[in-house]
Amino acid sequence: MKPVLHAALAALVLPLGAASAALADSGQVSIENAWSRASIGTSRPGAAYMEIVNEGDEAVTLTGIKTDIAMMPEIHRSSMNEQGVSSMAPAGHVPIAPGETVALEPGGLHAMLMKLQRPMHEGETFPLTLIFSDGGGVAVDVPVLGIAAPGPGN
Ligand SMILES: [Cu+2]
Repeated sequence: MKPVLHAALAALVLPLGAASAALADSGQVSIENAWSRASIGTSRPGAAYMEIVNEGDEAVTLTGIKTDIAMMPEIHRSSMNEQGVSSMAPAGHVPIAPGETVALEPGGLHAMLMKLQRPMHEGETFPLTLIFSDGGGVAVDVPVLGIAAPGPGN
């Protein structure tokens, strides 16, 4: 059992390790206030929220996310039409200018966790990695708050 686990971990880590010179890896990008809500089982998607800070002096572009908790994690953007009906769609590439903070938050950009592999329980954390266009990745542990939590610190 153990060798299998190690092989799986190596497969996850290698693509990021190979891009260790990437801007995003080098401490240029930091993540603050990550959180998510507990899920009802696994039949509906989860979502994760955070602030992504570009502390460097070069622009970076967020291109995707990965996490072992969901088979189909995607960056989504929610919007509201003139009738007040909200919808969401894949956000595509999200540029972050030097010094800029991009917030993933309810009602806006968010990390959509589709095809959950297990329920998200309050009090747990799960690892999530943001992927950038230069091949770099920034990992964060996302705490799972209550099912109706409005955000961290509440
Ligand atoms: Cu979504």
